[in-house]
Amino acid sequence: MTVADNVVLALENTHLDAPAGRPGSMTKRPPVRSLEIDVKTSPVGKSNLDTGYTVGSYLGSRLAQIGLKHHFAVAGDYTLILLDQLLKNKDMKQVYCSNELNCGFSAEGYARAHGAAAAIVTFSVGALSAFDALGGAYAENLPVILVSGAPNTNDRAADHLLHHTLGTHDFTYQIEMARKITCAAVSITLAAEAPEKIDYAIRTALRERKPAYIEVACNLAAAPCAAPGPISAILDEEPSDPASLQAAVVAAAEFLRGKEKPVLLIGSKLRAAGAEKEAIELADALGCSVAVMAAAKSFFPEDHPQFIGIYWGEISSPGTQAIVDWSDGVVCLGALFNDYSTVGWTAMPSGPSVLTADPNRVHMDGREFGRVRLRDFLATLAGKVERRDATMIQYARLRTEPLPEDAAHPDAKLTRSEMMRQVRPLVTAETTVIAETGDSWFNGMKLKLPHGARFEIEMQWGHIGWSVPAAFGYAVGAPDRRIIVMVGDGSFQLTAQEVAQMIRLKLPIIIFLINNHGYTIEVEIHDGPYNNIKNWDYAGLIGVFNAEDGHGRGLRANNGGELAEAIKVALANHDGPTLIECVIDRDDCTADLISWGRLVAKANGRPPSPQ
Ligand code: TPU
Ligand code: MG
Repeated sequence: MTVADNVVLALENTHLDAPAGRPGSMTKRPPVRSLEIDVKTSPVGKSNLDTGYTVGSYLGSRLAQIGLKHHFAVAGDYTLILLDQLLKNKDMKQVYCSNELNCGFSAEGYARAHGAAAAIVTFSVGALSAFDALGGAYAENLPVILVSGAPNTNDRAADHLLHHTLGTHDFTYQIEMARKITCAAVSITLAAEAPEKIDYAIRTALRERKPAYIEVACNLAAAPCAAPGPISAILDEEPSDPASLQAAVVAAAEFLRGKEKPVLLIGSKLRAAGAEKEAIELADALGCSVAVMAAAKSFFPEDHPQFIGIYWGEISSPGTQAIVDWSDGVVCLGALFNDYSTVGWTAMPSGPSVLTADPNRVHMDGREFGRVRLRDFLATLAGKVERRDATMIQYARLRTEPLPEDAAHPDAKLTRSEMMRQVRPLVTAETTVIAETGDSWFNGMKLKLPHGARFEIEMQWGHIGWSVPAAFGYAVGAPDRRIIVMVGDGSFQLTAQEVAQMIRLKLPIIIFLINNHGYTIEVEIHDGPYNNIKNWDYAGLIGVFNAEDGHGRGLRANNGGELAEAIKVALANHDGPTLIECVIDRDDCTADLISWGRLVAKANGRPPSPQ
């Protein structure tokens, strides 16, 4: 889903209160509140002083108008008044997090489920932690609005030294840092400028599908402010350039006519571009094989007859790499090639047989077409191509059916494969699987998703610990989904506190915590003492978080029988999360992780090129 996607849908729904979504796609654009509400509450012609709006309530209105039902927050004295102002908005709930890193990742997860998100934190001590998650939102193309409280405007003028700062008179370092990891960063130091700056930041984030930063001086949060105008003003979308679109489609149709065995390769930017539905249209029209990159798992339905699996070089699904390599026309839709996705630069389609369609541009064989929205390109191209199903005929020859898996003896020591055998049936049409960095990535790839199931992965930023707060935020944004987290012990230790917030909000998230006693993914890249971690009583931690009023469950499974019992408990627990600690051997990992680790280590170890 993209900027464009969000914006167009928001515009389409300007007069609707119903949530906007796309069939088959979990990620919704935020439902936009109706214009009528604005008009009623916007006393046209009144002076700023008696509009009834403050800088904080203006911001609250705008966030609610773009469809947010929640915002995430950690309190601090620079933001307390702002939080009061946001609380006035009855269309949005305030959700609290344990720390600002988690707050940022919670918002990131919410944006995955809901289309956009906001996080409110205090100056420096809060914001600098949140910046890590904001970098993640940038890398993952998610419009997260980070709002930071900031020093009182008088203190700036008086050259005072302030708490939560570097102890210098410079209070601008934070926005300067923010500029590097957002598409728009504004500082509100005059109430009169607030509407324009807030609108600019939100509009840019939605359009670019990137995070934005808004800093509000603490003495301005309750300052009188103009009333917001129609929301459509900030939901503009830059349309495709008609001539460029037309030329790109003609060239692409010609490119495909000259190919006998084209394939579609789906990448993670397809969702950011809001083009999932249109990719299916093109696939249907071409009848060719469709492979998906790991970071885009679930962005093309796995039950589609043309889906041939995950393309990930040497560790692709059976037959998938052979088909992509055999193809004479690889059509890359929103593909993102980095060292991890190319398995240490060993699998990267390139050259004249590749057509690249990105969110805003199309490129093929020395020709470039700018300002072409991916969604427009795919929908138009679908009407102009002829069937090319050679890759499907070839794939039918290559494909192998997965072997049936036998259950392990219930008392036998738990293994990774027995764990996955038991996780598999839990993945239903209503399920979202959230897979953490580590062997969980590779385990997750092996899950066959039924229609409607979604899969979330943070493969570009790759921050261990992301999955726990992101699952919390996702669950807040998509309360009707079954959410399954697969996270390693090492990752969990970074952000474990957010399980307490799942307990607080009674979210029935199921967490499979794979306790393999260390950083196995790092072991497979390069081993050393730094990959050993202090063991925790992970299952026992839930009792600590429950304290006197929580309903979380923590269970440990040492064998298949205990895991089966724990899953029953998890499915029956509707009042809070269930963490199932799956204890497996330290060296019990996927063969894919071993192959991938070897090739990534090789790429990392390349000597410097001669100058
Ligand atoms: O399945 P497994 O054992 O590999 O997963 P676990 O236990 O979660 O270990 C993950 C190990 C890992 C590290 C330490 N994966 N990547 N890293 C490097 C890293 C360090 N710090 C952050 C914030 N993110 C990282 N990816
Ligand atoms: Mg581990």
